[in-house]
Amino acid sequence: MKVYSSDKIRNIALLGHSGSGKTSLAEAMLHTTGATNRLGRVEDGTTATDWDEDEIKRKQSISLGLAPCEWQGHKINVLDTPGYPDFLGEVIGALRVAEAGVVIIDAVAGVEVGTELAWQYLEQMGKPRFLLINKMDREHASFETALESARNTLGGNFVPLLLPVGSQSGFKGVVSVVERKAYLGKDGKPADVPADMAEALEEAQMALVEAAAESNDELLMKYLDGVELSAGEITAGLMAAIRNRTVTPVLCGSASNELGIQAVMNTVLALAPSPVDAAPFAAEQNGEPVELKGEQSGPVAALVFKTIADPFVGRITLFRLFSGSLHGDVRLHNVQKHADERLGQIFSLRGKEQLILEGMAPGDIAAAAKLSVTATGDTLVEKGSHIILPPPVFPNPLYSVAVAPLTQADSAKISSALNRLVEEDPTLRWNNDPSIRQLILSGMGDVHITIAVNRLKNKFGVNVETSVPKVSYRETVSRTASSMHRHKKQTGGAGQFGEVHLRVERGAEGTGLTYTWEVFGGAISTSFGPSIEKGIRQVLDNGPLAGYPVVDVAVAVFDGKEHPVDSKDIAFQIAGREAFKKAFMDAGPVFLEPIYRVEITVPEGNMGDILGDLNTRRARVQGMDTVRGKSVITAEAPFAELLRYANDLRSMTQGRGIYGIEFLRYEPVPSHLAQGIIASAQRERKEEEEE
Ligand SMILES: Nc1nc2c(ncn2[C@@H]2O[C@H](COP(=O)(O)OP(=O)(O)O)[C@@H](O)[C@H]2O)c(=O)[nH]1
Ligand SMILES: [Mg+2]
Repeated sequence: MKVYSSDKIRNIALLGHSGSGKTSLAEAMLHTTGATNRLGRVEDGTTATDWDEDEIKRKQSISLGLAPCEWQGHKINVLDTPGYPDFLGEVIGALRVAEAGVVIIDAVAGVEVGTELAWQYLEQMGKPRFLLINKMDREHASFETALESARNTLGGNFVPLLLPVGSQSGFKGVVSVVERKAYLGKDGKPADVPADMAEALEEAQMALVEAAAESNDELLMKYLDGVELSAGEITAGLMAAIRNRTVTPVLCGSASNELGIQAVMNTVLALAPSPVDAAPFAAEQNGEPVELKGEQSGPVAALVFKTIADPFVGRITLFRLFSGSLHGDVRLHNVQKHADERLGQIFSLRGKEQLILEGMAPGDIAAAAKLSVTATGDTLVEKGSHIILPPPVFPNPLYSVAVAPLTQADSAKISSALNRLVEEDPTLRWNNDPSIRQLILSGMGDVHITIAVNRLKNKFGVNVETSVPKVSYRETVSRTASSMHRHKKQTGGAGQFGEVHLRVERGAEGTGLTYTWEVFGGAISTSFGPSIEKGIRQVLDNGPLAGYPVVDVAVAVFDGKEHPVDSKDIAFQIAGREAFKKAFMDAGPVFLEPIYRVEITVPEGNMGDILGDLNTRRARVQGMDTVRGKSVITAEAPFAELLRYANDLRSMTQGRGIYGIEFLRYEPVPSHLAQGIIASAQRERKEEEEE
């Protein structure tokens, strides 16, 4: 593919509710621009951007797909995102490298849950947005009703720039308000504006000029004085209003029938910011903030926003160049990994197809294969420049399952397969938690996890069984207690003797074990101090209460006895261990449970239900706020009560609620729940022993 200069590039993310037609629109754009000679269909599994096996099977996007389109001497990097909320990570990756988002709605359904979420993400990331009313050909489609639903639920100043010509089965194309001409039929033949639309066009034109004028005081004065604004002034005013997000342009079309596609692309080309408009870019160099001008002559800085680690396709690293120029066959430096990386060929990725690039200008998006250490979020630079671009901020996983390999063979392969999976998807994580003896796989929701488990099986041949994970408790003490243990063994040969007196009390948070020696007068030789400590440490991973790790205990050895011949290391290890266990159990042992900070964003109408539900989850509400018309609740809640919150919140809010979690600290489990934990731990131990 040809090299395009920065001003000729647009990076545009398609967002919206699942099924609104994002993938079909990307497909129509590819076809309209001549990149493909056949229009693929989601139903047939033949689109460019839904190429993955799971996407074809489910007829739904799962990961971010790229559709670079060459149009009117420009390159539009179309980023087709999945609409289902479990795949939010893909949207975040796309928005980090896109200058604007096109939010697509169905002309029959209007604004849906996924639309609202997409709107919210664009708002949070401060990106300009377009609204596209798709499926104008459908029975019951209505441009006006769909637009009304956007005005009512999303809020803001929506300014139609493309008007539909006809509707439903009579939908023929669109009229461009800026250009005052019609684009009709699949080939988008320019035509005169139909006579019966003259009035609607005038009205839309007035709204557009007014919106453009309002972007700037000088233009507004002119406008109010009745001076006609020039085409250039209108465009500039509109661009400014789009950039500062006071205006949302409204487009329309039919993706699967390829109607209005040229007009959509022309409008986006004309009005969406280019990488040049979006510069400068914030970055960091040697810990200091710097601004990158985004120039060809600037230092090379590329941000990796996605990694594909498909066992069949191999590893592909997708990056956006923010500054400098780049070509293939170079050595770059990965700043975060402190390692050099050799880039072979660089290419534009279209679906899974690789289009070789001779070079690239800043602002463009490209990919390289077979990088060795580079991961999503890393910055690649020329050696010595140490620039770090802010990585996309992915949310912490919300939903976990325990995965157990089915066979020995599965068990041997599972960690490398899981590593590959998480490499591709920063919202998917796994860890082996020794405290609960489980492999935990965490993601954004049950669909996300189901797909990950399918991939384990289909792509890596690893079969697993899933279950609700256990909570990783900790054990500690709540009082001070002392105890002694005498270890004496005098049967046959050499004997063993050690006697230890020690005191256990609660240590400060995060200290693990604090061990002190208070034996004065030589009751035990100091040289046995480490033996006793070793004995105590043997208990720490497998606490006396129910086998969970012991934390935050302070142990002081204050007395004991030794024997001139039989006292030895092993004897004091055993005596220390047993004395500790006894003292621990006498010192008011308690469980600690992980407490998380939860931030929940829901429509105001759901507030009461959410608070009531939090109450049943032992949560403490810390704050309530209204942000951009939504209620935001922050609370602290035990992890045990959040295990399936992803599903519960979704059903309480019809999918409109979102939340994030963050680990805070461990806190004592209320005593009435502790008995249950002990009982189930004992049951599990018994089962393990029987196995
Ligand atoms: N009637 C009609 N159907 C469409 C249109 N665009 C997409 N579709 C259909 O809507 C369904 C979902 O489309 P898809 O592109 O996968 O939506 P996405 O989830 O937003 O990517 C598919 O069956 C498409 O064929 C359109 O303009 N008109
Ligand atoms: Mg899709």
